Amino acid sequence: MLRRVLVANRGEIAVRVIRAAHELGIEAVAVYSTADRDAMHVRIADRAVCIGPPPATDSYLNIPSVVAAAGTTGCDAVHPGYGFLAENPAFVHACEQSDLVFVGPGADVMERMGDKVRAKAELAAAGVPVVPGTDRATSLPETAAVADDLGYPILLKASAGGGGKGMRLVDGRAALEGAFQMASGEALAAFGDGSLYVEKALIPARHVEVQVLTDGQGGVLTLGERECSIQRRHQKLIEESPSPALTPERREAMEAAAERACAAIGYRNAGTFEFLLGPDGEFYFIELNARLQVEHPVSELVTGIDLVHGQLRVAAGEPLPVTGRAPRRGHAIELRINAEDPRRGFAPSPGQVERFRPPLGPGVRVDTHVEDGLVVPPYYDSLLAKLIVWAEDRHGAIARGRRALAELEVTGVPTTRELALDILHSEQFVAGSYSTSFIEEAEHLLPALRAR
Ligand code: MV4
Repeated sequence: MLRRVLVANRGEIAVRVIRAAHELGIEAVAVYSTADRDAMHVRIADRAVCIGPPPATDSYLNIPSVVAAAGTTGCDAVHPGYGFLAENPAFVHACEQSDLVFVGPGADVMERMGDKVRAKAELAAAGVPVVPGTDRATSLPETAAVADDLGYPILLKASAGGGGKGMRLVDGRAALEGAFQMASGEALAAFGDGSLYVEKALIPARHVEVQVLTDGQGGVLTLGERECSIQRRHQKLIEESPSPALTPERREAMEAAAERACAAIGYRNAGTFEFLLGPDGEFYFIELNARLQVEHPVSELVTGIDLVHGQLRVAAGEPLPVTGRAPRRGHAIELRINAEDPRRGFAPSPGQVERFRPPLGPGVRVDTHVEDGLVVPPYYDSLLAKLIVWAEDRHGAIARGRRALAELEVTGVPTTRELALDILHSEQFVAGSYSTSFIEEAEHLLPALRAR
């Protein structure tokens, strides 16, 4: 087993990973910026190393500082959490160079999957359905020709992108040239690579992702799907499992596709295959997230499997004790509580949390780093807490989510709590019939979005 792991992150996920390490008898070393001196992850770790000033580029994103912190504290492994350096192949490489086990996939797979066109091509070769479009980056004239074949609307996506960054919807030939120049310029500025690829736009679509855990020795476990369509500007707000949109047959087809893909690309550790469910109900692969995701607890609650334990075990070289489909039971819903003001276009609302009283009781889990008096710094993401509820069925989980949100008390900063309540009371959510356009379409029906 691993002896000591450096947790290269902050916030709730650093707390989550430190807890899992401790449960397995592994020591945990925290890193922190000067803005996080008093943070919960620093306090619960066995040791903590200050790695720089508040801006992430000078601390949590600084590869030499993070690797040095692992070295000076005698760590044998690094867990990246999500965000920051979690999908940075140069970081994985730097860890390997310093004889540190990176808790995640190898640098090579990560690099290949970071190139979104290449990821699609490799998955298509493994027999996974992908969205119709180009199988490589294209020039403007090529794009115009392909778009005529595909039919509008189309989406321009950055080859080096992901998560919706640098994506542009084009509804006809007249808008193509301008959109192409804008998207390419944005991609160049954001990723240092302006190349674009084209896809048929599937609208309306649902976003459904499949969780996997593999041991890199041929063992693949799939943990079902998460429905993530309730989002705004690619920031997910609510996730649930199972998806109300899948039949058992389609679910099995998606898990089998993810399992095949893991073998084909040589994937190791935890990962998530993102699919779109088209208006036709068919599924199409779009991206592979080579990391643990924010919404992973939803899968943990329906399978009873601790994904972070699993990540640490397979990183230590243990084979998976069970493979195939993880058995599951009941229904789980995650409600993200962000320090954002839904009345003001979800503007981040850093400041001091006066009081934080999490809900308790049956079927409730709260993953958070928040305590009374916490000062939420403006430098990082705005996630305060994840409220995850479980019940035997979807109806029971919704009822439990409403009950838990009503118990939750956060004062001092505006949050997304009331919006989550509105959504859990909305007709569309209760019926399970919603797409990625839900928030925009339901705007007038969600009181928490109305400016006072
Ligand atoms: C799409 C799409 C429709 N058609 N691709 C956004 C995030 C990135 N991972 C891919 N995204 C999308 N790609 C095609 N061909 C719609 C989206 C999309 C979306 C996807 C998942 C979750 C929320 C979304 C919100 C808007 C658009």
